Amino acid sequence: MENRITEITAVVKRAAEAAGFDLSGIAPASDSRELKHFPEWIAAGHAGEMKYLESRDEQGELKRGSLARVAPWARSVVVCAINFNTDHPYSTQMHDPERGWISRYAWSREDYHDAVLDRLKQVEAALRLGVPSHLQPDLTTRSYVDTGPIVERVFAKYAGVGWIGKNTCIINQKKGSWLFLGVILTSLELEPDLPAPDRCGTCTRCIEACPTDAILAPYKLDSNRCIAYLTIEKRGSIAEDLREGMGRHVFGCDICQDVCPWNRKAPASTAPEFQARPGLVNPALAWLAEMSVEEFRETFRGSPIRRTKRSGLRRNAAIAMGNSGNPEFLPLLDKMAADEDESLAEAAHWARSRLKMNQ
Ligand code: B12
Ligand code: SF4
Ligand code: SF4
Repeated sequence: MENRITEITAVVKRAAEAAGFDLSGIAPASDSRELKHFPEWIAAGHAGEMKYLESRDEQGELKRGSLARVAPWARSVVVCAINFNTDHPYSTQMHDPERGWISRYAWSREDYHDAVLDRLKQVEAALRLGVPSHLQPDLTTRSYVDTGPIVERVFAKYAGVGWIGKNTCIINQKKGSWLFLGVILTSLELEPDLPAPDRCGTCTRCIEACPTDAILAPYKLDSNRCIAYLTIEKRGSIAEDLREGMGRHVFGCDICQDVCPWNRKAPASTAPEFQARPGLVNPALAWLAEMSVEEFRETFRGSPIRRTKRSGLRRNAAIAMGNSGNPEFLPLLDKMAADEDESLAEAAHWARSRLKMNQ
């Protein structure tokens, strides 16, 4: 059986490459020291309103704290990673006060959940085919991109895909951190890889560059302060003391990755799904703010940007205009301040006062 396991492990890795993944590796399904931080993180309230991260089993234990609770049958985790970087500037290089920032991962033509899951299913199928037929009835596999009860980055580290950076992102020495992750849990005990060593060293650039001080300490992020959370996940009003730090971000944030030295030479992907849609790199704020229901639907069909909904995107655009220092937005903000959408109107009021104060 040992030879067979070596063979299946090789089949899985070849299948990952054939499916277009840039990196893949195998982690044991066991608990690790990093997972011990998960309950502390939840208890400190760092998940904000993302209640799904707090789901518990019948014993009241956090599901994501251990794979043994949600998939006791799992022996290995296949972790695959794909580069979504494209050849466009970093947010830290763009200063046009009429324009905002959509996070690099969200420019894509296809929602990454679908694009990565399609590929992952190919790897899962190859794994299943590699197992001798008499063992097939006992074989269990499950593929997840984001949505499974698993802290993917911890397993990515143990699969050797990359280390967990101080900004909490998985970084690969050759590819950088512009990576999507996908995981396959399996009841097979595949040959594990070695964990990726931490190469952050004494660097603290991401912590210093974060405009809302969301990285409380190395490897510890408070979602409540993170612009990615505020612009994508947070519904309704955004706390006033964080708005200034949001700058001109309208969906997600890339700063702690833009400043990371390991992304200086990050390669660009050629996958068609991850190429940028027209208008999304450094988009015009007025365009986003004035988008009709119809245009929002058309522009963001099959895009991860749908998650914040039109209401969230316009709220974010209003805050970004307030931070732009550009008084030309005042007439548009007057209009938005009278909108029936309360959080939009309130954000527009704030933005208007801020622009007037700075005139
Ligand atoms: C919830 C979530 C978020 C939240 C919370 C982020 C966070 N840091 O936890 C928000 C909305 C803020 C977010 C933002 C982003 N996300 Co997100 N997110 C997730 C999701 C769904 C769950 C993450 C989770 O469980 N967090 C809980 C915390 C506790 O886990 P963690 O940060 O991974 O922390 C572990 C380690 O840091 C660790 N640890 C390790 N060493 C040490 C040492 C010490 C001393 C301590 C204290 C802790 C510690 O402890 C934790 C585990 O217990 C995952 C998908 C998944 N299912 O895993 C995607 C995921 C992590 N996100 C992803 C991406 C791309 C992003 C963004 C880049 C998007 C954007 N540009 O806007 C940003 C990045 C912001 C950042 N710096 O992390 C990718 C990450 C890819 C990568 N290269 O790492 C993932 C894996 C999705 C995917 N399938 O590709 N995300
Ligand atoms: S994504 Fe932006 S706000 Fe969130 S930790 Fe990184 S730099 Fe800070
Ligand atoms: S900026 Fe520096 S400390 Fe932060 S993740 Fe990159 S290498 Fe690590």
